Amino acid sequence: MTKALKGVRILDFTHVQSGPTCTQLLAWFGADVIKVERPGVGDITRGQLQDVPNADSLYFTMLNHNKRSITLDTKNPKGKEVLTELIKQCDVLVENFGPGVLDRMGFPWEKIHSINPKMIVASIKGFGPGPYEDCKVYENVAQCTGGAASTTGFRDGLPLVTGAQIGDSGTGLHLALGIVTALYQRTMTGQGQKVTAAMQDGVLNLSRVKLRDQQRLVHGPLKEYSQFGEGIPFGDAVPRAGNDSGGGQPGRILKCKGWETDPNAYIYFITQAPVWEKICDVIGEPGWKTHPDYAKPPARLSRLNEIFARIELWTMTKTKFEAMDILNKQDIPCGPILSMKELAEDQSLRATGTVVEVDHPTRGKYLSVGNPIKLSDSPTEVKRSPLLGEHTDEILRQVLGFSDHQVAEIHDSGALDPPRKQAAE
Ligand code: CAO
Repeated sequence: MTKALKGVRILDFTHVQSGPTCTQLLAWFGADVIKVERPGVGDITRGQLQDVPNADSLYFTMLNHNKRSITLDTKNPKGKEVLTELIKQCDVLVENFGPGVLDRMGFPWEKIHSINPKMIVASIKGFGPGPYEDCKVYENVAQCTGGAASTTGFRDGLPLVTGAQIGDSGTGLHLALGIVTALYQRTMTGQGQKVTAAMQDGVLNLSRVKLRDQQRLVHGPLKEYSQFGEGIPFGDAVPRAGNDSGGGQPGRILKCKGWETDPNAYIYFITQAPVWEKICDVIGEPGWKTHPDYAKPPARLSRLNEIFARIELWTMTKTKFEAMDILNKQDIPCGPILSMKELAEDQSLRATGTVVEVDHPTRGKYLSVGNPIKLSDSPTEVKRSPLLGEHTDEILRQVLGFSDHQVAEIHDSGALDPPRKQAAE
């Protein structure tokens, strides 16, 4: 079966997490992704959070599947020549360097566009144009500056960052969509263009419902927030709302059987209005179906703490999976809090390829998250990440068409050697 992005060649200048997330997706959809790395060093994550000595870390391997790796010193004159040839042969350049790095390397947009007018240049930066455009940014900075941290956590506690990497991987996803959209436009215009995604913007996009609530706040208290039922006045900015639902159907995380010893013995329970009567029956409060204090959603809003406390008395008598079985049969939306251990062992996720086992020559077998986006006519086959520079000669010959003599010349030029400082260490 063919692949959706077969024939698309990506010059992958990405590192750490945000950019690699994007190019890994493109590789999974069938693009030929050529990762350019510094000789002897490579993507810094190869050596970060290492669990197996002398093997690429899981941080690196889990973000760089299905790519080829070429090492090239792009500050070396010969390295710049090779990079110029790569720009001619590729459709998209993806980068998430710090601000100004590509310009300092001698490859600003204007130059790339003149070398290859069809090339799409896609960039992730921490911020868009404005006061912070020159700042370097990591995940948690984006979560804090994009509105996620100020709205995550409990009202009387610190702002919190989340474990989901919405700044890095989230922005990588945004950029991937921008790239395929630009590729589509290119089929009509024949021209490349710049695609940029700022991490602050990506996080704000994912925190959109909180900007919704910010504006609703002007018209009165946010009645579905627990703080309303607790009689605590709202300030002028959207507060942290604990585990309250972000939508119009109130929800909470509730204890299940075993919560005293198991940190994940909890379930998310949503009191969706259309199934309210079924909820009343399940928890043993049939009188609430007609009682004026509970029968209709507006009446319930000031009593959410009491209602969820009563529901929790029921969930505490069941394990999270028993509760899930009972509630799902009644169409009551809920979800057990699944640990990473439970997800790693989940056979249905293995069956769909969302969790995959991959073999690697230096680290052995490991688990990864496969492609969460499933295309019926372009299935994903997850292949291990490349070793540093594994495909350097192959790319010089096969992609750039260099002869043995030219390849030897490049080797002699030092463009494939580690920087002197590292070589001496
Ligand atoms: N050959 C020679 N030099 C190379 C090279 C190569 N193949 N690849 C990279 N380099 C050099 C660059 O030219 C640059 O050097 P100068 O600073 O002298 O111009 C340097 O390596 C890389 O700089 P950087 O700013 O990208 O890297 P950093 O480790 O200092 O910062 C990060 C990392 C992530 C904070 C920064 O890249 C950044 O802000 N990126 C944009 C936002 C982003 O994506 N953040 C997410 C990070 S987690 O996913």
